[in-house]
Amino acid sequence: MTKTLIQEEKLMNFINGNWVNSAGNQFKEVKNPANWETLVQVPLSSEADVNEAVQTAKEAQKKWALVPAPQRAEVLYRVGMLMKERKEDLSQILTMENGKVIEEARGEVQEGIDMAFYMAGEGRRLFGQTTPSELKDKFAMSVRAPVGVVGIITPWNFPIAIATWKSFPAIVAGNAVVWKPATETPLMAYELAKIFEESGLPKGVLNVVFGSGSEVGDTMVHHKDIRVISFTGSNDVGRTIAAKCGEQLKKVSLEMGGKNAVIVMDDADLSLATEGILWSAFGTSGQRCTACSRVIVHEDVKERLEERLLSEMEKLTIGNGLDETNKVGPIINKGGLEKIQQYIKIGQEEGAKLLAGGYVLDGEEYANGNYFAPTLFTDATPDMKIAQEEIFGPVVSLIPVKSFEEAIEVNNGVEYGLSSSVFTRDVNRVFAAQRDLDTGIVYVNAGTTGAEIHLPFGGTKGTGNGHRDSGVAALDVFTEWKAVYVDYSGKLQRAQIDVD
Ligand code: UN1
Repeated sequence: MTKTLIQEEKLMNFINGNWVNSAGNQFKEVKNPANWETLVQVPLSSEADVNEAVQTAKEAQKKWALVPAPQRAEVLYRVGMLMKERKEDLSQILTMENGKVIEEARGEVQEGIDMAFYMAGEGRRLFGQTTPSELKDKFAMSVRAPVGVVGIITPWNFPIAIATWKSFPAIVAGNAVVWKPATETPLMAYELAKIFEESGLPKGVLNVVFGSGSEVGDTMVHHKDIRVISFTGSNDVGRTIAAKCGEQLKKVSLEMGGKNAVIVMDDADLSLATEGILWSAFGTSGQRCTACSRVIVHEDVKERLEERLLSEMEKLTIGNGLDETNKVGPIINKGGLEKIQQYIKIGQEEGAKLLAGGYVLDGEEYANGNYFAPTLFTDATPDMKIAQEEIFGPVVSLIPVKSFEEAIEVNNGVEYGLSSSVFTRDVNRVFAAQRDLDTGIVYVNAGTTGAEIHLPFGGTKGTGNGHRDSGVAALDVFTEWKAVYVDYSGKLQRAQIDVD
């Protein structure tokens, strides 16, 4: 269809401001999950490529850190403007490589634009602190210093937004970046690197190395000159990275899965709750870390909610995301589809009741794609696997409860803690919920997706390791606090001793 937007047949790495072939000259086909059309070939780079990128980044970073932060920020303003100009093309390419429907692709690109302008503003802040010294004629302050070379590893489900959450704060803070994008979605990385190239970012400050986690990712994690790893992806991979970084005392920021729930209380606006559930469970075909995959519903409204959900689910149009009328796109690849199918089987064996969906769409119009029908289970219990494990597909399970307190307990009774939501009209429950829901993000009267970039993004427990993407908190990942003492007394003053 619009494959003309993609000029390249084979992508190259972006190292030291140049487009270069990977050392091993190996490639993998990137396919559109909506129709299996081949979009491009992505290089599977080797250790040598990573080493070159890190060396380059190390040199470039020394100079970049000396550029005043407001000037560094100007590059991000230009990046934001270029993204804005190309928003429609970027969105269409994003839909082709990832599958998400075009409206959502536009939303994701917008998220990146927002991040550019927000982090550009940070270039005129990057606030430190001044603190009174315990001694006379002595000045004490804490400043943010860049960490050096940072490694970012980004997923296929938000290939441009998450890349901006990590690279923009890193760059404005004076770091250089080595970036490994997901091999399923390299085109967003290619487009963003081209935009950086045009924005006037000095060579070597951003480097893109395409390839696998086991080769490129692993080399980055072990490279002594990469001082921080920022990763978003699966729980298994994140845990392995954390262990490896732990051995090296390397700073690591992890954003992993979720098992996010919408709580629907007996006083909820059921029509609004239905809309919120539909959007956060089936948008992006459920392939968001923040996707709703559990609905914890008060038993008094369970049946009415089921009816409403079923009737609205029937209206969901599924198909190629480039068609503006479609609301649900394909699943990223065969592996993703198989995992979803397994969970459907598990759910049925566990005794949950399948009310809708549960199957691969294989009619003629879906023949060449990777589509799964939006699925609703009911009468699930909190301990079932379908109510505990991340499925990453358009599958949602209703869990009936008897009280608000029980709802909170069920919400918190999972390994993850990314996002949660409660639909209620009771102001006391609103405030109790924001206090008691053990997740990094809490919504009231909205679904579990839709985080805004100037607020911290991340979660508790198995979702991460205490760091946050986006928001001002992201700067904590990409800077070190440096304590600076200036003694202007002209004599030696010993802290803790010469205090009288
Ligand atoms: C993700 O799924 O990893 O809050 C990111 C949201 C989006 C970001 C999702 N703004 O759903």
